[in-house]
Amino acid sequence: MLPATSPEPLTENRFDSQRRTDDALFTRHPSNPILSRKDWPYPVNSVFNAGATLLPDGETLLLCRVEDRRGLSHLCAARSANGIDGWRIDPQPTMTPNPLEYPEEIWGIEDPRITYIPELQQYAIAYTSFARGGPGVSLALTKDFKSFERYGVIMPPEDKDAALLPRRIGGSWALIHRPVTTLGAHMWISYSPDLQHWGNHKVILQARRGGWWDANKIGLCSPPIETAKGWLVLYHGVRQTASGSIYRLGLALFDIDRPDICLQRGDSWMFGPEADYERTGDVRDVVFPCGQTIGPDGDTIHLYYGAADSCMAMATGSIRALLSWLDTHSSTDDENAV
Ligand code: BMA
Repeated sequence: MLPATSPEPLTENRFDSQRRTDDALFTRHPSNPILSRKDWPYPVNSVFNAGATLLPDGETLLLCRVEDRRGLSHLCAARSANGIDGWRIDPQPTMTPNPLEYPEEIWGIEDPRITYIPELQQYAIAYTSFARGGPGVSLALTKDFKSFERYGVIMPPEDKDAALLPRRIGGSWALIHRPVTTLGAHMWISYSPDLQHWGNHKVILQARRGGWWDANKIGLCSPPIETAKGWLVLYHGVRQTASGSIYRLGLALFDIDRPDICLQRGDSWMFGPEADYERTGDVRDVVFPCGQTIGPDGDTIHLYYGAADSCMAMATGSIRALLSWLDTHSSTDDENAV
């Protein structure tokens, strides 16, 4: 059962902590947007919401969601030595919907999150498969981003915004995802012995309510980052307004051995649509990261995000800075307890 939420006291301290959030935690790259439809080797409508990973040779791979001119999405890989420019884009779609064998993909595949799994020596891609029943979570494994072993739907509709943790927790694989139920659009974790059969489902982070920036609907962004203090999780919150939704980013920290336990959750959003390419596009006011890479210093994050459902952008941050921001901007009231 979900806990009841309670009105929070707006103390002076809390108000001060809200105001301090103007310190930028992520810096936009001056060459943003780094990828868009004009870069594509074949005609497309938009390129956004890419999963990201580092390849063994140090190259950055972005597995981009590409929407064609029918409105349906497939995935296409782009590779670059520095993760910023000089992209080499597959001349054809890299992974296309396969509705004959996987009918859940009939309206496209979207928003991949990539996790390298050392135990399997493969990359796991959790993506949205879109069909008449709504969006669900599908899983595929790959060694090379050329051939893919599909596991089909692992979380039925309505569900999306999923990523696998890179290693087993207490002997089981763990998936964070965002089902929509009558209880709301909250983040859950589920466990599996074999990546096929899933159970032990738990809510790990709830959308807040009322006027909050992350009221009613939240979802995982990029795959959780393992740190000495716990799993660092970027999530998006969706604010409904009279002129549409605003997608912004928040931060939370989960226990390393019990990723169902939230240790800290920031009150304020820490990144939101400000640049023109984030504010204007097919869907205005959206920043939507599905992947990041971590630099050789073990601290620098290259956060890759879709902007306005139209193009790809990159912003740089620091794991240390995000963790210390959480120390000073986290809630202590019941509103965030799960
Ligand atoms: C979400 C997802 C994303 C998209 C966002 C804004 O529900 O479908 O793919 O970027 O909406 O349109």
